[in-house]
Amino acid sequence: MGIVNVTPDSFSDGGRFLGADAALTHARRLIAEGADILDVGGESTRPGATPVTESEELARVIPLITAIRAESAVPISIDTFKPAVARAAVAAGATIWNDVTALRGSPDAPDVAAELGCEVVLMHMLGEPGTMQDAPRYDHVVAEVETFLLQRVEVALAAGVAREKLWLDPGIGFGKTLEHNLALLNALPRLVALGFPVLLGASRKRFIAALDPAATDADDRLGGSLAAALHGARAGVAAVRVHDVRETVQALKIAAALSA
Ligand code: HH2
Repeated sequence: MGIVNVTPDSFSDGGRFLGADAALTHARRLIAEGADILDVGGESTRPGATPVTESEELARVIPLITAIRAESAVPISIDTFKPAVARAAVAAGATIWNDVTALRGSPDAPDVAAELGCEVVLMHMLGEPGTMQDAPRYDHVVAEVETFLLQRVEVALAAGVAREKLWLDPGIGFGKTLEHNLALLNALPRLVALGFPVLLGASRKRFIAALDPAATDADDRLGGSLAAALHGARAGVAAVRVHDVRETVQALKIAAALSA
């Protein structure tokens, strides 16, 4: 899953792909590099990011989704917690709702997901984006994330979302210390065993800099991102959400050939 951000403040792209034209160019490149899914996002969820209004988010993502769909059949996911944005994105051609709040963004989110009939990524996040990294604590992080995700599955099913449409994501970096992230990365087989496709988003994240303090710049975390993607693939995740599609596709191909 290749990341296409149309935000001026996403931590890793620094606004480089702001604007629909630049984002479309970037999307084309990721498709050519072998992305199987494009994840389009119009609002950064990093700590301290400025919230975006619904109309601004729509203005960022809908023209881009429409333009990608006009020239490619690549599956598109919409990274949003706003039901109205998900609804418009699906109308424009997206088929996956990637929701970092696991359908908690508004009371009608589960009903909207059921109505849209799209796939839904349920991601774990502790707290809110603005404050989630302020001393997050768990008694048993893996068990708590698993319990949360299964509760969100129940909410989605109760609203009428089909079981086979659901994905799970441990939410690396969303209200987690280094130790929490590592525990979850090591527990991926346990999440995979729940029987849903698992999405892993570790690309360029800060846990990499926590282990390699020289990697203060998000652009300088490719090695760690590839290590995490390979680790996820070995654990059986269904998709990895990444910035560096070409390098990740190559790494996954070589790892698959070596273990064949
Ligand atoms: N991480 C980010 C955004 N969306 N969605 C899923 N399902 N899983 C993730 O791990 C995930 C996600 C991080 O977002 P942001 O801080 O905006 O940066 P970027 O979009 O460049 O990754």
